[in-house]
Amino acid sequence: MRNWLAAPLLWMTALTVQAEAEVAKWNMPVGVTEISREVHGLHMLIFWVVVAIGVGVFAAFFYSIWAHRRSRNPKPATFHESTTVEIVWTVLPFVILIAMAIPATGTLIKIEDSSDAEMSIKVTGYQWMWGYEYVGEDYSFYSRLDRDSDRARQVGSGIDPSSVDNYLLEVDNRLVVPTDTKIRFLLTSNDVIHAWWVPALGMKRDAIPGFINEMWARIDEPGVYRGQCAELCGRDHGFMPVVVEAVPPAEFEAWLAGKRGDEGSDTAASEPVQVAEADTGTATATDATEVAAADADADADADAEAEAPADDAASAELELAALMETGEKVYKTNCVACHQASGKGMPPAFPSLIGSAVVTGDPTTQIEQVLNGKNAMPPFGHLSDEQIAAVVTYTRNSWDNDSGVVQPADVAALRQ
Ligand code: HEC
Ligand SMILES: [Cu+2]
Repeated sequence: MRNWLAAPLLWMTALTVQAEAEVAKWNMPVGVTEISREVHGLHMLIFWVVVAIGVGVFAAFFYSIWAHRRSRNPKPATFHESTTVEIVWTVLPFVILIAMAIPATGTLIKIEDSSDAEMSIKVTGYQWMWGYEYVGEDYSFYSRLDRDSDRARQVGSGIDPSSVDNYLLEVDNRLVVPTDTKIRFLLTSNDVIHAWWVPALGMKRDAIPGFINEMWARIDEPGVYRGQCAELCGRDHGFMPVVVEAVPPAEFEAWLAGKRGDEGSDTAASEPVQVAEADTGTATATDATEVAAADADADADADAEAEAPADDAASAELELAALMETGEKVYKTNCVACHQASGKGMPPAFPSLIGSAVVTGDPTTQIEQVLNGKNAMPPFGHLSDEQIAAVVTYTRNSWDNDSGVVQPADVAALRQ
C-alpha cells in the first residue's frame, strides 16, 4: 500500500516545486521592501479568495446542469423565491469584502505614511528623462537612457537589441540610495504627467507638473532595481527607464561625498553633474564628442573657472566642424519637433530660425533662451555646456545663417 503511494507522491512534490518556480515567473514579483511584501501577501490572499469563490460558483453551476437536466426531471419544479438564499448571497459577499478590506486598509495606511523619513529625494519627470535631487544634500543630476540602448533603438541602427544588456532598462546615471533607510520620494514633473515606477519597491506614483506627490521605500537588500515611466508621456515614453541602485548606508555616504567633492565651485552646484562612468570606456569614435561633452560638463567647466586650466580637454577651443557635427545631433534630438530640420519652424507658433535676429545677433540672447526657455519654448539647461554651444553654433551656421562660433565656456558663463 505505502510503496505504491510513495512514487506518485514524490513525483507530485517534484512537480509542485517545478510548478512554483514556473508560476513565480508569471506572478507579481515579491519586491525588496516591507510594503512590497505586504502588497504581495494581499495579492496572494485575494487571489486564493477569488479561486475559492470561482470553484464554489462553478461547482454549483455544473452540479445544477447535471442534477437538474431535462432527462432526469421531465416535469420542472415551479417554486418561486427563497428568502434564505437571498439573505445568504447578500450577507456572504458582504462579509468576504469586509474581510478583504481590513488587511488592505492597513497596508494602504502604511503606504501613505511617509513620516519620519531619514532622507528625501526629489524626482522630476522630463520629456524624456528623470531628474534626481538629494534634498538638503546639495546634489542633483539627470538620468537618461544609456547610450548603448539609445543607439540600438534608432531606426535602421543595425544593432540587435538582444545584444544590448538591459536593453531600454539601463541609464547613464543610476539613482544610488542607501539600504535600511526610510527614503521619501517627492515626485513632480517639468512638462507632462509621467509616473515613477520601480516594481521591486512596491509603489508607483504619478509625477504631475505643479504638484508634488509622495511615496516612500525602505529597501532591505542591496541590488539594482529597474523600472520605467508608467504614464504615456509622449514620443519617447518607452525610453526613460528608472534604475535604482541600493547600497549599504556607509557606501552610499562615500558615494555622495565623492560626487559632491567633484563639484568644486558654486557654478556647478546648480548644474547637473554628468557621470560618464562606464560609457567612457566603451565609447566608439563617433561618440567621442558626446562623451567629451558629458565629461567636460562634469569636471572641467567648474574647475577650469576656479583655477588655471590644467586639462587640455577642458580649455580647448572647439573647431567649427566639431561643433557642427555635435550640434546637428543635438538639434535633431531636441529642436526639430518645433523648429523643423529645415529650420523653417511652424510660424507663427514656432518661429523660423533662418535669418532670425536672435540666431544671427549677439549669441548671449540665444544661449540664454536655450538655457532658460521662453514662453512655449522649454528650457534646455539639462544639456551640457558643450551640447548647448554646439546646437547654438549649429543654428548660427546652417541654412545660410553665417554668424560665428559659440564655445562651451560662453555657455558656462551664462548659467545662473
Ligand atoms: C516645444 C517647442 C520648441 C522646441 C523643442 C524648441 N523651441 Fe525654440 N522656440 C520655440 C518657441 C515657441 C519660440 C518663440 C518663443 C517666444 O519668443 O515667445 C522659440 C524661439 C526660438 C529662438 C528664437 C527665434 C526668434 O527669432 O525669436 C531660437 C534661437 C530657438 N527657439 C532655438 C531653439 C533651439 C536651439 C532648440 C533646441 C535646443 C529649440 N529652440 C527647441 C519652441 C521650441
Ligand atoms: Cu514619462
